[in-house]
Amino acid sequence: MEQPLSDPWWSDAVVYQIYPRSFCDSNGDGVGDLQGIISKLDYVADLGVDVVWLSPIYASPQDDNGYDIADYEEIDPLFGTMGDFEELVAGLHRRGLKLVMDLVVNHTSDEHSWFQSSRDPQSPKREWYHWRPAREGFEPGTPGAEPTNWGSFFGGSAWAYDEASGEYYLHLFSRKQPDLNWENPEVREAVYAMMNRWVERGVDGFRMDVINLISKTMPLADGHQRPGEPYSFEVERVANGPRMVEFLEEMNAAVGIDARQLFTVGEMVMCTAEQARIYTSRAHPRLGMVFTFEHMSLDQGPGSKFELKPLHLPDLKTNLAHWQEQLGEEGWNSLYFENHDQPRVVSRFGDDSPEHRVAAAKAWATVLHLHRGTPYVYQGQEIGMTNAGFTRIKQYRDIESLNYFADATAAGVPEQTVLAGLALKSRDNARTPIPWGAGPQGGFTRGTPWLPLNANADTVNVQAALAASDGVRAHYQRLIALRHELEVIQKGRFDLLLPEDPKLWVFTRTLTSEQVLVVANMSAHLASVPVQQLPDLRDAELLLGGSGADIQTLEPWEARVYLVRG
Ligand code: TEU
Repeated sequence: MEQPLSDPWWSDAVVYQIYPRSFCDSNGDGVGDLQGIISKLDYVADLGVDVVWLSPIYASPQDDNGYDIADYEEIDPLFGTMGDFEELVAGLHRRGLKLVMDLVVNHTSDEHSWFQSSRDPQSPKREWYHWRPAREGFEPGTPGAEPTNWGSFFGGSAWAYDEASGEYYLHLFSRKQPDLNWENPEVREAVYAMMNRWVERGVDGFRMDVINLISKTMPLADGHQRPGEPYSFEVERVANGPRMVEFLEEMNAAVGIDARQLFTVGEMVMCTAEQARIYTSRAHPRLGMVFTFEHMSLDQGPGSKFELKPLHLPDLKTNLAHWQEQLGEEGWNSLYFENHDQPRVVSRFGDDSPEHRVAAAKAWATVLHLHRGTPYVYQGQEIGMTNAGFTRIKQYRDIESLNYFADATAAGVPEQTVLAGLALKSRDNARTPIPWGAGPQGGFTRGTPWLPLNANADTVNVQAALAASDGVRAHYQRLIALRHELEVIQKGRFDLLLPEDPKLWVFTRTLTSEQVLVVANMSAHLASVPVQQLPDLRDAELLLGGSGADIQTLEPWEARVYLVRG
């Protein structure tokens, strides 16, 4: 049994996520590509990050922007060639950067040869997917005939009837994303072999898409259906199944994840801190860390993520503190507010007005990066990019958003209400192209971008950020440098102070005789600080933030970081 990693190399690392479609287009077709990324590697390296996570670049019909893979070992021509990929790996490694690829193996594309073969009931690949006959007593293809009452994440039933084979197949996401049957050892062996070949191509780790959905509770059966709900979304039926730990350990051994110190992060919808501690336990060869969604659902109503509810700051502070405490020394946290599925934090939780955008973006960076765990910076977050500001459904491209619009308006929700929900929460808010400068198409492409650039691209862009010595990007550089320098930030125990304060986010990180104190005003108003409840700052060193000596009152979105040496 492989010795678990006590202090892996990524303990002080920071990850930069690139969404290839929207990063930089080198051939003018309006879609970002690998040569575009290669042309910006110095920009990425100069930020100080250690790891680059690349969202999918594999051959795909792009039904879900690449999270529907038709061939795991072919680069989609949209993004380039395997030659471009090898050039990218070399360019990253030459700059001391590691490469983490997206591993999407809960499902494939329905255009993958595995699925195409599986559609034939006699095929040796039939059991590579979840095929089931129609519900007893129902005519196949008719309403209610679906084998179970499960709903898909993208709306509608999670089952699709395949006329050709007279049975239904399971797809927890779009009908063009059939779920693989991980109960079948042939499937698992094929996945591990594919992962090993990517490692041989120079890949340093994997971000694993919805990995806690691979073990489902067997037999697949109806779940609890909330009154008025067309389908069941019972977590226990589709996630964190009985063989999760077995599959993670089997994968770890088969791919030599711990043996080769490969970086791994498992995206885990519907996962608790208690489960995450088991999945990331450093006493066992499983996962390096997971992405939780709990803190991403604190500003939504009971029905859907598009039902808006203002964030109550104590909810967020205490949720992250819970994960800090629960994973403690045994597990390890990932730290993120943004990715290609989440809206821009400065618009969502902060204040993206010209007056406060920079300060708010810096405050949200400070509180996140000084928690214990591995921080993730999503492309554009380092310059304080805002939400897209779309007002018409025609501007959207995201399958989840378009399906929600269709379902909600069909259910009678006023169009303006639906559009308001999309404007704040749609995934397309994170996917607008990076504006590298002012001017036509922000220098992202010579062609027509696949998704419009933000309306404020002439002011909020990389060129402007590079010129701002005290701007958002410079602030991220300082935060990343602090993490590399100070062990107390890498490993210090986390303690939340003033948990119920609705404006202030205050916490300490403590390691032996050193303590870091973070005091942040997460509001657009002045905030008075109860200094008597803070550690003694007389001999403290101000590491980051406001110059004013007096900490009694903080400006809107002002955050300060002190180092107190015992
Ligand atoms: O996301 C999983 C997931 O659950 C999100 O889609 C979530 O439902 C929502 O969008 C965020 O609130 C992963 C990938 O990150 C996402 O891009 C894919 O669409 C999805 O899996 C299917 O592969």
